[in-house]
Amino acid sequence: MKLYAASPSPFVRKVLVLAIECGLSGRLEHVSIKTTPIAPDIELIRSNPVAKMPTLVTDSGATLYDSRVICEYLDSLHDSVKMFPAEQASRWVALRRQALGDGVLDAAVSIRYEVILRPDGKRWPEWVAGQMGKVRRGLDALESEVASFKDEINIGTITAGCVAGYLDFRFPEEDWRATRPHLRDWYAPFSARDSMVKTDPVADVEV
Ligand SMILES: N[C@@H](CCC(=O)N[C@@H](CS)C(=O)NCC(=O)O)C(=O)O
Repeated sequence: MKLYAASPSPFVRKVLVLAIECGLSGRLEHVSIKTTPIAPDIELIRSNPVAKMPTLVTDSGATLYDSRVICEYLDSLHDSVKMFPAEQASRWVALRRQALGDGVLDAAVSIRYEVILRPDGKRWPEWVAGQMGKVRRGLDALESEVASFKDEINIGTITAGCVAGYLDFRFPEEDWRATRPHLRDWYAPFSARDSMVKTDPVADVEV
């Protein structure tokens, strides 16, 4: 399977972490790309008209996007513990946590684009502040429910881990741990998992 990806993308990281946790990472062939809203990767566009990573081309040639769809697809390929719980109550909680984490990441990535891509003089501080509000409220929500994560590994906790990792990587000045001690204490051992260590982002593109 071909995965169009770049290391800094937290959405790519969700896929890679899940693949490692499920023993599938050896089946992924990485195609490194650079794509931004103003300079979309030409090869990526052929597979994904909205030109976003991660995009997966399966062994049978089908194309899948986005990270949610790819993660669920990969989870269907193995028979060990599922990252998308089958039991209804756990499933909806895990899916909502994925949506919460993805929402934080969408806001954080859009700030990043505003700061690195938009020319000086065209930036809109109120818009950045609005996006940062989403990031902070999302982190506060994770703080308030992290006690129930325990040592679970599923699509909800993987996404939460990728949120914390992206904040550390691209927004270190935010110091999210200062007011979120429970999330901090959960993330310390989570970030030491093999799947997280092996996917630690490298700044090879600006996203
Ligand atoms: N909802 C998507 C978001 C993916 C996304 O925003 N990826 C960014 C990189 S972190 C991207 O490819 N941006 C290029 C663009 O917006 O044109 C997912 O879960 O995969």
